[in-house]
Amino acid sequence: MNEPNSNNQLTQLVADLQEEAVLALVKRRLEAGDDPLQLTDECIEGMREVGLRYEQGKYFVAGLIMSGEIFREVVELVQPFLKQQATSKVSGRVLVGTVAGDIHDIGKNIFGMLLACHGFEVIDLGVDVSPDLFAAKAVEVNPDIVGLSGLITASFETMKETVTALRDAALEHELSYSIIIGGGLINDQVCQYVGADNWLSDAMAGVRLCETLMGIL
Ligand code: B12
Repeated sequence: MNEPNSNNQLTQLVADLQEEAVLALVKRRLEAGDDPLQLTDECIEGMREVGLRYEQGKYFVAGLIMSGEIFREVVELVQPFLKQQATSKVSGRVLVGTVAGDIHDIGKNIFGMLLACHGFEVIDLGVDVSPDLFAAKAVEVNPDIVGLSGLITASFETMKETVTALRDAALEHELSYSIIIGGGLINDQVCQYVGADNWLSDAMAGVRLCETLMGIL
């Protein structure tokens, strides 16, 4: 098996799908006082390697599923430590979801969790969310920000449709919200193509952006 670019132990264990060893190491490092966000970043690097091995035919879909399961368990371990740092003030309302045709939710869940830890009210529509549902929910809850997540190339098209539906709904109902997009493959070009206001490929940077948009930072 090829080694990931990083020589970080946690990254390597995630890349090698060593579930028990990953969880044991995360527990140990949390108890030793390591930054929970640093731990998730190292795991995300391992997930990138899993994706590469999948592209190279070294892993199959089962490998993707396994890595998703490992990451979900890591988040369960890390979450209470992040909650300890949570603030109780309400900073704004954010509607989040993964766009239609895409069922990846780990990144969106981390973004939502970090937003909640920073005092945002989060309404999560889940995965494979249609443009119509996004727009209807936006009209119902009047968010300050809408965050769309998408991890596969095919989701760019549905992101574009979702942005259009959200803009039409805002116009019709005299609402005002920023639309931001995120996911591993998102870049400036994608952002321009789908017509969103901003993009990020990192959840914590997304929280900072939301704080800036709310005038908190
Ligand atoms: C785990 C995984 C799966 C799991 C997902 C489980 C789950 N519950 O989410 C399962 C097995 C379901 C899966 C399925 C598929 N997958 Co998949 N998957 C992955 C993998 C390995 C990791 C994704 C992940 O969770 N990463 C960790 C999280 C934390 O990172 P993240 O999502 O990028 O999120 C971070 C940021 O992007 C950001 N963020 C995310 N969303 C948002 C939103 C906002 C608003 C903001 C601000 C920030 C933000 O915050 C997060 C933390 O910083 C990736 C590889 C990769 N490099 O990403 C492939 C990958 C995304 N999958 C891929 C593919 C091809 C598929 C399948 C088509 C495979 C198949 N043949 O069936 C299906 C598609 C199903 C569908 N219709 O959606 C490809 C996509 C390639 C492409 N160009 O389209 C990838 C890139 C693998 C690869 N290199 O080939 N997959």
